[in-house]
Amino acid sequence: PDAERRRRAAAALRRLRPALVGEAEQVLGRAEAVAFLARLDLWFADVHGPLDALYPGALDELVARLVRSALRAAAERPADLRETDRRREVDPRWYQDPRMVGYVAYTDRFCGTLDALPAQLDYLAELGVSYLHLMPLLRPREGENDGGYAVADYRSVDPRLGTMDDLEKVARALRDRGMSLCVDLVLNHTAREHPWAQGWLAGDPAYADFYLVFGDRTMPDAYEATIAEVFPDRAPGSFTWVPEAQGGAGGWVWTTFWAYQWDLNYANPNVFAAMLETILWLANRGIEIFRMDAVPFMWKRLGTPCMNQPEVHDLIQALHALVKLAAPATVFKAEAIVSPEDLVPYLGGHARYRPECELAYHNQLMVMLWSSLATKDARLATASLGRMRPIPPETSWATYVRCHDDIGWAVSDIDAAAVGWDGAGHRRFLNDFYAGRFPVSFARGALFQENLETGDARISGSAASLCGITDARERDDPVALELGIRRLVLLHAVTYAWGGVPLLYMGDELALGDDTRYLDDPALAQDNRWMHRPWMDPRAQARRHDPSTVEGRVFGWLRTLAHTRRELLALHAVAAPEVLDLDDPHVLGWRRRHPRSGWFVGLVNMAEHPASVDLSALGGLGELETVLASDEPRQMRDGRAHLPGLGFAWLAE
Ligand code: OTU
Repeated sequence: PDAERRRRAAAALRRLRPALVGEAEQVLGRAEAVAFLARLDLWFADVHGPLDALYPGALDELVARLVRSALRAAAERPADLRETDRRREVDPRWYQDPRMVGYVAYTDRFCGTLDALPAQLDYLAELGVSYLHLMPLLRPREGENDGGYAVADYRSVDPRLGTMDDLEKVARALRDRGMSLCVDLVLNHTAREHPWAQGWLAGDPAYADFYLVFGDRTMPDAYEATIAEVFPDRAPGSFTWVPEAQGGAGGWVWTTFWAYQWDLNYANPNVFAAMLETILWLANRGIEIFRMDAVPFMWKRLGTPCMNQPEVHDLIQALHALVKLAAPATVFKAEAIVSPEDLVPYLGGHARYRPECELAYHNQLMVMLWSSLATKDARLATASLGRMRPIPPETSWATYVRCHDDIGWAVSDIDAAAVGWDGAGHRRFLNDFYAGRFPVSFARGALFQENLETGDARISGSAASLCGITDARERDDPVALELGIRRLVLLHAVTYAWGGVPLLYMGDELALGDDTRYLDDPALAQDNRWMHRPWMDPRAQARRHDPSTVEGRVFGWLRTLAHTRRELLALHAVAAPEVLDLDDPHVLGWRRRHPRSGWFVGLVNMAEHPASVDLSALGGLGELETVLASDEPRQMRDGRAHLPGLGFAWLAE
């Protein structure tokens, strides 16, 4: 069937191409038209194949319409972005370079407004940042808006932050310093106030079938029988009764997340076309990396969890290939917080292999790191990370310690059983531990979305509070504080060397603790994820160069990790990590090697007491030198690596 699909794609290209040659020359000029058509030839099968699977009816017409959207966007692409395109086409794997370090921030909480951002670039440069993810900034609905994930207009900026013009200036200022702008694309749903939703409600034929609605509970009940709830405590179920729907008769609208976030109906090709236009337009404003929000939910199928359906991959693959036609500098990052088996396909490992997202959040690594700190050993991490399928070589992980969301304990029962634990029991332990309910816990987090029916819950809290820094500061305990700092540094020593783009979450470079001011804002108070979305503290920032302060120590380490990373070819993302089987269960170790480098070995000791591991037993390793380590003196002795409690070492041949 795959060969048959490719034949159909080739035939479709033969039908479409002749007309496009002239059109492209007319709107792009000769040289740019040659490039556009070369991209069309390169990507056409990846455009046509998935659309063939998704929308078999009137396919030629649809493909022609979408390719012409891309051509129009290519013609409108500003000159400086075309220069970026040229550079990225010469170096298409730019995002794998060890110089890549990401920073994730809310514009208002970081620096107020967009026009104040360029003045902060020196600060980011200190941290070695080359990629800036600004949290949702497109115009959201008024009032509650899920931190901007309920978009009312994709083509304007939240007026509290500035204008689209300001955003373009930020993108340009970043580009001038070799930094890339990443912005969220919330494509599973819009706010109910979005013109598409309002047009659909009003019965405007242009928006017919843009959303999913059912007149009674029959279908919603049937679907919900196999769907897990995302926000069980305040948004139970996946449907919301909307009295104005269906011409005033009312109906149950599909709302996976909050009631005001309406899921788009991607079974309708007009929705796909509208989202493509949106991405192309935003790419031309200077956004280089799109964080593809909540992609697992984009396709619904009765009798399934309505996540990770094969059509989701077809949708992203087709969007990806079409965007490449117009804006080749653009990269997609998948936000799919799902099991490792379901996650890897977002990087293109899907059955019919096609490029999909270049980057994806490494949720499994993040969860395993926190699990290891709580249990003070590395067995579960070693088992679970060791059995993950490798990712395609042209893709990379986005590795992270904390982000703006809660932590859901993606501990599979199989992995738990491999180390003799009970999956459900361990997940419960992690919730108790990080919520500070467990007697010896150092953490001060809080439960998020506790589901009283299933006993499930997730964890909110800043890295500093989950690492024990907050608790130690409040108790004024210098020994505990030391351990907390070591935990925070250790976690980043993994994410900066594991493989891929490390994403530093704003505030963690200064060990900022939880922020309780959200409780005063009625639009935020009910969602405790705001506790770990702090406001930048200029006083803490001012202490960053003072090594006698917590801020100075953590900031200094993060700077060193980034700057050491830059020069290590073995940390190029193409070098996949191999998880090591070590003779001490407290140590997580991995090694990697670029085709043109020697081995790199990373080691972290999750226990509070010293550990040592025999590296000579691994085989294949030459003489290792310490590139960077938590403690002096040299940690390599007699073929063994010695790690103090909560210590780390980066070693290289
Ligand atoms: C994302 O998260 C965002 O990161 C959240 O901040 C939003 O609330 C949400 O989408 C809606 O836009 O369920 O608990 O598998 O886990 O997309 C967070 C992906 C979420 C989901 C993820 C979602």
